[in-house]
Amino acid sequence: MSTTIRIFSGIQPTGVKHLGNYIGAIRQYVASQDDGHPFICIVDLHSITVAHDPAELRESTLSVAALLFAAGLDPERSTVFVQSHVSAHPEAAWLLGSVTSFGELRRMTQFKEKADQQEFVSAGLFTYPVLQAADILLYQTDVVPIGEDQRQHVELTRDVAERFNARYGETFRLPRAVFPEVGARIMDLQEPERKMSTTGGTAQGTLLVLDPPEAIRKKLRSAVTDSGRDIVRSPDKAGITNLIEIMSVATDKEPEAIESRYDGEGYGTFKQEVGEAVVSLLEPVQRRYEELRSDEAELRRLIALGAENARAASAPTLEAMYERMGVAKP
Ligand code: AQP
Repeated sequence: MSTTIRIFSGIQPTGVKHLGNYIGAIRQYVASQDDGHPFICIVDLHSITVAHDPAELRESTLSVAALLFAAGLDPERSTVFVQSHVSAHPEAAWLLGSVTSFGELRRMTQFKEKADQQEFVSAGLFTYPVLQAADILLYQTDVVPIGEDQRQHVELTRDVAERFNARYGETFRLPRAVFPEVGARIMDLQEPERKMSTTGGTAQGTLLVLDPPEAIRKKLRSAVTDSGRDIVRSPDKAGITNLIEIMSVATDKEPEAIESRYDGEGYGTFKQEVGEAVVSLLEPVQRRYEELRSDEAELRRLIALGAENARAASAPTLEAMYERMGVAKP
């Protein structure tokens, strides 16, 4: 096996991707191309674990692929693919289901939170972290760039991998989660105590990557802040802390530098300038996205290429899993 660092991360093709996904995840995927080879998986099999519209899922799978390429993932230096195009994922998930305990899955906070939001709690939602473990382990992953909300799932992945290795012999590398230094948890702009989220957030507080510039400015102008005046990060200033982090990422400056730059300025001016910075951050991504969407044949070609690479990369691990578990393959 090559010594290149293997990077893996998944992103759901549901809803429209928001600034939290961009800052916490997509931006890291792009940067990781300098460190190794990222496998970025559009996890459509995860998205069917909650109620969804099939036509919308089909459309947003293409849309998320276009967004990933538009954000800077280069098909020569990374593998962007759709999970359902690589059957090794559900196969490996079934095998790993036998080395994951019911008790472990029951402790997953994301399951508890999402189950509370569903009328019908599917078995798939419960076993979702097993599929996620399969996603990661199939690629002999070293590093998983994610937002803070996924920390527990990667810890579970490590536990499952260690158990499999102990029972059946060394098969998987143990992956390590990495979080961005700034922006691992972008908060809702209207309710800054909760994370920005597709399913659990407010409409005005969720800034979408494809929002037109005017909508971006408006959402940031009306972001909820405290009644104070100081532009500093503090546990009792969730709104301003969030805006400082967003500004830090958008302008590529340390949060401390943002605090000194806006020392003595009012919240109004600050919010307006955060708006301009985010418009400039997203404008090139939005432009490339539109270009790719207008050339669907090219987009489909890139997706097919990703699937081919992912199949080849994951096949040896799946084969080893079957063999070590004593499951006879023809
Ligand atoms: N608010 C956030 N701040 C930083 N990173 C975040 N991520 C999600 N929300 C934030 C990271 O984005 C990556 C892809 O996430 P996903 O598409 O799988 O969606 P998700 O984790 O389910 O998050 P959503 O879109 O907000 O949906 P909800 O909350 O409705 O489930 C992951 O690396 C995630 O950490």
